[in-house]
Amino acid sequence: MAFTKTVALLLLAASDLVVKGEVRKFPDTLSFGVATAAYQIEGAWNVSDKGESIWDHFTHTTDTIKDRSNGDLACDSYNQHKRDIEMVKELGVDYYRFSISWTRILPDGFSNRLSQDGIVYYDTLINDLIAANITPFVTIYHWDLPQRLQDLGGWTNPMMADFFTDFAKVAFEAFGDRVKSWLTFNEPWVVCLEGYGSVTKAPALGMTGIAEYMCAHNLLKAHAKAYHLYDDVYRPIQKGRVGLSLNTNWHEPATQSPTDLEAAERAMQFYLGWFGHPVFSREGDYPQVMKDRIAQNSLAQGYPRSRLPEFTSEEISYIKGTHDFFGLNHYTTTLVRMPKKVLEGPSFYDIDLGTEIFRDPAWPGSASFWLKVVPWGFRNLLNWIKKNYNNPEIIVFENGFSDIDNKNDTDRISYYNKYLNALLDAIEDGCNVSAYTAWSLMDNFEWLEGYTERFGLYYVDFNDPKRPRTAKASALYYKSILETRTIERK
Ligand code: GBE
Repeated sequence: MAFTKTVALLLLAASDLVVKGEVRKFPDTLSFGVATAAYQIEGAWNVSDKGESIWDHFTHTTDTIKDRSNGDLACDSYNQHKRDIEMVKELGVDYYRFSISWTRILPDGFSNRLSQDGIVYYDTLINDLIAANITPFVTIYHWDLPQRLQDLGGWTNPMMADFFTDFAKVAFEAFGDRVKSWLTFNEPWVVCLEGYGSVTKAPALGMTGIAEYMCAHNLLKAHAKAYHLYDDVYRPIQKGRVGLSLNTNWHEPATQSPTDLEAAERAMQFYLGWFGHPVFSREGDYPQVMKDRIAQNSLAQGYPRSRLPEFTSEEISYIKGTHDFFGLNHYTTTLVRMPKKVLEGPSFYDIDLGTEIFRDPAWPGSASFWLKVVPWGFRNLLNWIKKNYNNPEIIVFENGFSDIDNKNDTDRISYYNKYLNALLDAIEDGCNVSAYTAWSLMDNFEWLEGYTERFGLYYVDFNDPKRPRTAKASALYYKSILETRTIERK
């Protein structure tokens, strides 16, 4: 009896050890990268003839940034791109994802006047990356709209599809001989929901239930138009690929009750499906649950039509299929349940989505209130995309962890270890993930949080005008993963 028990315990301990210390190999087909965005790192907000962006305007004219900071100097990457490339090289990644500042190359927002200095900056960055054997992956729009276009209504203006495509054309024309990988948009959900529905990103319009749907409608048309331009004119010669990157939490049902299951699925549709369904589903158009609920709510509220604009059938087929991969930004998971009471008024969260979203207090946290460490959510999400969008090629364009001020960043190391293990689990489940990108190369301007939350693999000293960068422990950890192409299951 005692003997069997001991043997059983030993076996249990042994199997535990095998699983825990196990060294897992990444498939050779998976490539790795690291990401930044123009406004968050470049600085040089008004050098040469650069025009004003909504983030220049917003940080200079409001006091909503936590530490009253702005991106005027940021990481000074406009002057230090060679140092940035050194770091990218040191990490050993395959590609570097960065974005183009619209007003740096088109000072007025329109394509009738190009800034030569702006073009030269990105030309040099791209050439130096290629010389260092690093593939450039370019985001055309990472949130810094020209202020002049905002004055015309920004993304609520239907003309934006043309203005954006004009900008994309300049980028394809100028850089497409060397850049073969493009993202039209970074996180449309954040652009529209946080910038137009609420007030947590520029231009902080705060017209929830109305403006975010108008924004999304025009943004989707802009994406599709730029995609078709590439497809028709540039792809035959330049032979690259184009997509966009969608952000979402994994929405876990709070309980397994039918109503909570329904609430969580609805949240997936209002976050990922809002932009995912029009582009990636077989049928196209917004998710049925969004069309139904917003139409019903709008009528009940006395509006003559749905607050969610309608696509024509031509537009539905024009937008459908405008992707060469599924781009995903993912950081964390939330719990979802049906609300106890229903609220009133046009509102994305309370009325249209109509769920309660919260977090398990037992989940380990980060410096960002919204970012909890829940690696299994990543695996579930990748499987959800596989199931709902016909097993597309997925590229993870952002994943990362925030802390306050720490070069010996063991919490970040643990985050990357857990999330990369979850990624491998999803690949073993059959998810078609071809690339993974860490956010971010270095600490940078974290939007409303200013410089108070750090996401970097490299530490940036924001008290020093020279903005020196130092590798954190996590940079060395990421480097070692890429060198060995293995990861330990901790
Ligand atoms: C990305 O956005 C950005 O692309 C990048 O520029 C940024 O630096 C990086 O992440 C780090 O933040 O209750 O969860 O719905 C909203 C991340 C929280 C996108 C949701 C946080 C979107 C940021 C509150 N947002 N998320 S809730």
